Amino acid sequence: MNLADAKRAFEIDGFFLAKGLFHPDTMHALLRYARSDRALVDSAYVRRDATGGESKLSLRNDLDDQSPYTAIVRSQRVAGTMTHLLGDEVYHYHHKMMLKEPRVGGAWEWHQDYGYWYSNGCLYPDMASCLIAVDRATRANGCLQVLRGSHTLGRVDHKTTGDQKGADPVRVVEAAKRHELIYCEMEPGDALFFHGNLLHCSSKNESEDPRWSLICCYNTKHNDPYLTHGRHPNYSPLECWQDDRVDKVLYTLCTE
Ligand SMILES: O=C(O)CCC(=O)C(=O)O
Repeated sequence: MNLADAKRAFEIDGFFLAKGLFHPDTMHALLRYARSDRALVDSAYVRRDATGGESKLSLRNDLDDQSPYTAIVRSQRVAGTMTHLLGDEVYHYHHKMMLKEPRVGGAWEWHQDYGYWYSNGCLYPDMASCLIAVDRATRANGCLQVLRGSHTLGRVDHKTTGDQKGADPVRVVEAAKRHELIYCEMEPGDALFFHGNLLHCSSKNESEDPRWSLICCYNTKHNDPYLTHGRHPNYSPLECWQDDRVDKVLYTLCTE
């Protein structure tokens, strides 16, 4: 898909899937690296879903140039695409590894990311995320689900369920009658770009297969939060790297 088609899909559907954005071998190497990354694994924390299932994530607000996650955040193919989709310079808002383990990995309630980010002083919903499948994502291991076009609803109120905040369930039911439910099944290296107001969720991982994914979240320069003590950073320029540099860094860090 070229960038113009991607932008059209993003504007109409609220997302687009870039198949094979990264090579599957790169994802296998990244997975090996991440699984033995003590800092990542030890800092992962649990968010319980409404039924007590455990969703684990490890989140970073900062970029460290000796990390493969940072290389992906800085990559032209992710950050450059985001700039195109959001129509302004983007900066790193945060990134996180989602660790959805076999049998125990919990659900994520229906929500919009902007439903959370709104309270951090972001005036506009001009924000988006890129979910990169590190493991294969299937219905069985709780792949992301989205309601196509639901970003056009605008921001929906969010309420607490379990340890998580979810979108108003009455509105989600009504939205699901009008917007097609899509299961985002993905191969390692596929990437889903999605708008901050797109309603999305994921089910429990009922399978024997883990589902790890890296989610890179970006804000736009014009949407620099008016709060300066938010949970995530204010604007600072993001140094983007050409893809061949990113591939070299990923190869070096993940195979040494
Ligand atoms: O990866 C998942 O299962 C859900 C992640 C998610 O919804 C989020 O980070 O906003």
